[in-house]
Amino acid sequence: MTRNDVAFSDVSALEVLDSRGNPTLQVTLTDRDGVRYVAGVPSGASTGTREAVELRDGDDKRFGGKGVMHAVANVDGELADLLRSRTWASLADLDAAMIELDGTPTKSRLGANALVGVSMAAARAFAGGDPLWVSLRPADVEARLPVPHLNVLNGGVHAPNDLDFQEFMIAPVGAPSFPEAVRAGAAVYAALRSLLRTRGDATGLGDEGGFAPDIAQPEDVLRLIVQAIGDAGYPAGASGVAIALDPAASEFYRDGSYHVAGETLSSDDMIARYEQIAADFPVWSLEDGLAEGDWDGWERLTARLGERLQLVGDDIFVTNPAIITEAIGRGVGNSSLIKLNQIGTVTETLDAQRISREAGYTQMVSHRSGETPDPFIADLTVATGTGQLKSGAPARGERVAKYNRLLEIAATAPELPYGLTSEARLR
Ligand code: 2PG
Ligand code: MG
Repeated sequence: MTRNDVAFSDVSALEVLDSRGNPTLQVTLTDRDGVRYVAGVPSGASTGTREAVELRDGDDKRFGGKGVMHAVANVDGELADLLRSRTWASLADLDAAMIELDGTPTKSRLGANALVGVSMAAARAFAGGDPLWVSLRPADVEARLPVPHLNVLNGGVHAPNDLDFQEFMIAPVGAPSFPEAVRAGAAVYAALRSLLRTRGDATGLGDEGGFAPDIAQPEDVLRLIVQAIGDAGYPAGASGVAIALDPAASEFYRDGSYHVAGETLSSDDMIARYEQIAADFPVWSLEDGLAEGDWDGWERLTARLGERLQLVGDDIFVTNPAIITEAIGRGVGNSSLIKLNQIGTVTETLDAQRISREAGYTQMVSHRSGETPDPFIADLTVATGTGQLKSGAPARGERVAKYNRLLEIAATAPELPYGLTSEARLR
C-alpha cells in the first residue's frame, strides 16, 4: 500500500556513468526499516534552454568538465540532512521541501540532477509494497499501457551523420496489445537493418539505438522506413505501424532560419514541408517541428497542422507547468513531451501532466539520450495513462529496460488497456 509516513535513515549518491559514458547520479535512499530505494538520473543532449539546471562540476580535468561531484555532495550533505530531519507524509511534501531548500527558480543551487534522483528514489519509498505505477496513479486517471515510439533512425546531435532531423520513430498504433507492439517494433527494426545493409548504408547506431546512416534528406529516410514496415509484414499507418518525428528543430535553427540538408528555410517553409511530409507519409506525430524560441511560428504551425498532426512540445515546453499553461493559452502545440529531469521533481512532472490532461493536450513520456537502466518512466507512463512513451530503439540495454518493464507490467496486469487515448486518435 502507498505509504504516508516515510522516514529515511540514510541518503547518498554515487557518480556513475550514463549510456553515453558521461557521469550522472545514482541516488540511494534507505528508510527506517533498512529498505533501500535506488534511482538513476537521465541526461539530455538536445536540451531546451529553459530546462531546470543540471549541475556539472566544470572541472576540465575530470570528464571534460561533466563530473557531478558537486551534485553528489549536495545529496550527501544538504539533501540528506533535510530528508533525515523528519517523517514525510507524501512525495509532494518532500519535493516541496527540496524546492524550498534549493531556493532558486531553476534548481541551479543544488542541481536538478540531484533533486530529481532523490525525488525518483523517494517515489519508490512511498509506493510501499505497491508497484510504482499503482502508487503514482492520480485518482482521476485510468492506467494504460502506451504505444511504444521506437526511434529506429538517429540524426541531429544524437549521431555523427549528415541527417539534420534527430529522431524517426515507429509507432505500432494498430497493434492489439503492448507485447505485440514490441514485437512489431523489433520486426521493423530488423527489416530496416537488412534494407540498409542491402543498400550498402552504415548500420552503426546513434545514441538512442537507431541506425545512423549518412542520408541527408528526411524524406529519403521516411521512404526507407515505410519500406521496412512493409518488409516486416505490417501495414504502414493507423491500422499497423505509423511514424512519429522529432526533428529537434532548435538544433538547426540559426539566425532566424532553419538549416536542413544544405537549404535555408523560414518557419513557413518548414510548415509547408511538414504539410507535404504528412500528405506523403504515414506520419502522425511531430515533436519540436520548430525551434523553442519560435513561438509565432509554432502558433502558425498549430493553426495549419494541429488538426492533422499531434504537435508535441519538448524544448519549447520543458515539462514546465507555467510554460505549458502559457502555450495552452496561446494555442501552441497540442501535446506535451514529459521528461522528469527537465523540471527536476516527480511532483512537478505530475503537475505538468495534469495541466496538459485538463487542457486536452496529449502527452508522450520520454527518456533522454543519456540514460541509465532505471525504468522509472515505464511506470510513470502507465500511471498517468498517457498512451505514449518514447524510449529509443528496441536495442541497447538502457532503452529496452523500459520496454521490458512494460512487458512485465502487461504480464502482471492483463486488465490494463493498450494504446492511444481518445484525445490522441489518429488524425
Ligand atoms: C529529445 C530527447 C530524447 P535529448 O529531444 O526528445 O529523445 O533527446 O535527451 O538529447 O534532449
Ligand atoms: Mg525532443
